[in-house]
Amino acid sequence: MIAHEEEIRRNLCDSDQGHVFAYWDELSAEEKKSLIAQLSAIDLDQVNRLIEIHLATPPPAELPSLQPGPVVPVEGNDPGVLHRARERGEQALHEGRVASLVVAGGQATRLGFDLPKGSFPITPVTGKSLFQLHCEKIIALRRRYGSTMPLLVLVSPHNHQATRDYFEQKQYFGLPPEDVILFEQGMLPAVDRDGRLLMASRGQIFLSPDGHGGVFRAMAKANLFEEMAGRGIESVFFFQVDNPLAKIADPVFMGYHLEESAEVSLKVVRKREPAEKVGIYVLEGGAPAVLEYSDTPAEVREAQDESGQLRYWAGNIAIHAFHLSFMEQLGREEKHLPYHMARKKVPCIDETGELSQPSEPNGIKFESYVFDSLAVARKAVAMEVRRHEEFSPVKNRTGEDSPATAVEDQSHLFRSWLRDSGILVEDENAQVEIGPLFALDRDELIRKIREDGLRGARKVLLD
Ligand code: UD2
Repeated sequence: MIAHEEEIRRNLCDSDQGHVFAYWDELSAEEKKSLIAQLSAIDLDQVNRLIEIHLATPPPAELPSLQPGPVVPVEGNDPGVLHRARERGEQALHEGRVASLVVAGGQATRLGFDLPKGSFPITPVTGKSLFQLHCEKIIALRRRYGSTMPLLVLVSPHNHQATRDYFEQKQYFGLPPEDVILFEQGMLPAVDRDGRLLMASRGQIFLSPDGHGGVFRAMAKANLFEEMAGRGIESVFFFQVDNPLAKIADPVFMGYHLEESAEVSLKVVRKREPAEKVGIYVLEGGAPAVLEYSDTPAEVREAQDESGQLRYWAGNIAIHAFHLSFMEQLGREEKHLPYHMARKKVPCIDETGELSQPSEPNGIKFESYVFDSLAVARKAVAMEVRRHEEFSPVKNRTGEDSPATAVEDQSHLFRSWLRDSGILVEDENAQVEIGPLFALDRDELIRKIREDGLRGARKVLLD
């Protein structure tokens, strides 16, 4: 071992992680080099801190005081306020001050899809992929507002190359390649319940993406703050890759966020049921926060108000607006996000030195969440939207929040747009698709049909 390697070995042994060298003598020179490279990229102090916080310290006995978070209602809002918000948002879009950012670094484990989740086919009739759908919405917005809105795509080292290849193969779906910016999030090791680093093989540490809260650091690392500022961007519309109904850069939402001088805003919907897998928007000790579903005790999830309705009804749909300078403070770590721990099944080298596939959670992964930025924002705003218009996530292979429900939800929305445009849809279950390049929203469809009939539509008979 050379000096640098000796130092790494000493540091790991001092932190009780010497087992990572258990098979050192049988590794090839190449494998040794790669293990050392992996270990030197790990921030051991951070790992020790995470172990100390999450494993060595007992969790607090009680949650801080909780209250439902204040939400701008979907109905009954002052039309003047909505009109002003829309104008403000449209102006920002016209002036090219808004970027869109999609997080796509996850591994789509529940969906059981090995390729990047964004390449999953999702539209009801033509089977366009999630990425194609999002890109077409952005092209439609760019045309409508005469802007050059870029799309930033957060990927992880696991799917970076496959995502880049997909975009290249599909020629960026018509967006200029320089306006589609892929950038990579960080990775963190996982540990067992005693805090020992898990090994993916005899010569490799197990690493997994550090959560979408890593987006800010990843932006800083990829010099995106300079790049965005250079393009005149001031606000960022944030969404998750798996929601085909996301209204990208919705001008009312962006405008509301700007009017309120918020640093971060979020959209919420009424939860379907207490157990729905969405975080809830609350005031925690008086400060805005999203309590993630996996961290929320049943008595909070199920609590009711005096009228028997869910007390914590506001479900986070993972759509945000950010002020770029706020993201930059988080990216430069002037403001910090906490890490959450999740117990997961991690395939790893067991005590016999063989790779084992656990049937029960054996590992602890650490992730930070983008919505924890609410707690450190000077001002945050939550806006309620209609679920059937904006939220239908693709999470599971079958059942709820699956491709089948996303296809049906899109068809349902498009059938209602057609009806509002005066077109009779006889079959209540007809699969319908309205491409963003034909009409981005209901009002555009009504206008087009009034002015041109269905001229320009490529497919009308949808059987
Ligand atoms: C997320 C929200 C939940 C709710 C729900 C709505 C979190 C922690 N929870 O739950 O409150 O809003 O979505 O659909 O977000 N991703 C990365 N890098 C990572 C991890 C995830 O880019 O390291 C992306 C992933 O590609 C996906 C999104 O973040 O687009 C959400 O990840 P998820 O599907 O694991 O989150 P979920 O459904 O548990």
